[in-house]
Amino acid sequence: MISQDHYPLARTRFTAGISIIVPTYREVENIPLLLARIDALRRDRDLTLEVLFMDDDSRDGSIEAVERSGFDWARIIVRQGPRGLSAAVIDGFRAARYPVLFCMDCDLSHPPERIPAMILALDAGQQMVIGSRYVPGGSTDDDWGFWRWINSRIATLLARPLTQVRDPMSGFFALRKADFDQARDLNPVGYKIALELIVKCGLENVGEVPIHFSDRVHGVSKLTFREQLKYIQHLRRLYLHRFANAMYMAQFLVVGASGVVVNLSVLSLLKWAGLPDMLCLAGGIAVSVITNFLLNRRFTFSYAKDRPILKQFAGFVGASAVGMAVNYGVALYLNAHVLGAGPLSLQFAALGGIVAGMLFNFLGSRYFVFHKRFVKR
Ligand SMILES: Nc1nc2c(ncn2[C@@H]2O[C@H](COP(=O)(O)OP(=O)(O)O)[C@@H](O)[C@H]2O)c(=O)[nH]1
Ligand SMILES: [Mg+2]
Repeated sequence: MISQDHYPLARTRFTAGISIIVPTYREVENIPLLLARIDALRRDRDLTLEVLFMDDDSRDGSIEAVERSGFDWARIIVRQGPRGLSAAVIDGFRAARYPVLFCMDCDLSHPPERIPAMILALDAGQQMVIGSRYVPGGSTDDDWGFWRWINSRIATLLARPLTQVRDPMSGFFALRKADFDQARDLNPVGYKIALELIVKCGLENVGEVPIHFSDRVHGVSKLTFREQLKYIQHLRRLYLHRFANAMYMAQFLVVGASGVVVNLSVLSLLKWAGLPDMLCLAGGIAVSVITNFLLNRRFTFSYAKDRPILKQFAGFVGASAVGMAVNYGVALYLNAHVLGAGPLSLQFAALGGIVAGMLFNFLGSRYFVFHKRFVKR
């Protein structure tokens, strides 16, 4: 946290200038108010800056409002096509001309007066700085009802495994353009662009500067219930991105467990039909390999389900061949030399074989058969 608000900015490296990106949708009343506050700050601190309003074709006089201001450092870019907050911010970051990027709401919830403190935190080495409601010194307007408060806290908690940041939902943040330019596969879905950037850019050094978050006075919030559902979807993607192997592994294990049931059922059936142990064990393995393949193709690695099935199956069998051999060998061995002739000894031998073969199968599937390289985007 940085508090020396009045450190002379002329002595920091960022005198090169900042680009403030403000996504807007029907904010005509707020535009002049925000510009007036930024202008006061600009003169007070002698800041070089530009303000870029990224408007989704509001047609409410926003363009005229920016023009009327007469500030040559303020522009409005009108986007056509589908409306989208994150997409607008990303476009704005790309169009920015200065090396430090800010994002803030137009509704005066975010105090521009905190910008200098955020610049200082970036200058002190942070990769991203968030204007935060939830660090000591931060606050929200008193009339936040219980539901709004609990809603915001739950949304924040759900993001906890992704980042230690206290307020990753904040729409007020700053980062360097150079870091933004490194971001790959940005998915401009939903509202939480800071969280998206933290996860996708792998930002670890994220600082928070306390802010007082004021309720909007003019216009209405565009954060609908539908946007909140989209947030859950967004989280699933970010979890997959961040914990890819753990997520794949979990699904792979569920499929594997179903394979164990299939294997033991087939084996018991064959045994009951009077076949020799060798064939019972082999039959159980063969059928469960097929069901495992089909389920992994459909669910675990569903991103590859449009590729030719026979080729994949050959790959799957090839990749699991060692695992299967291990499985079969261990099962035969346990059956012949360890478990004796108890009532369920064949089943236990099969189980031992399954466990032994599993590791090979997982590694082979994840890194060979269903490798992302084989998927057309
Ligand atoms: N360009 C663009 N801006 C949007 C869109 N939805 C919201 N905004 C702007 O994003 C900022 C945050 O939205 P707001 O409605 O205040 O959400 P809240 O603060 O969560 O209630 C405001 O400046 C909005 O005008 C959108 O679809 N496109
Ligand atoms: Mg707002």
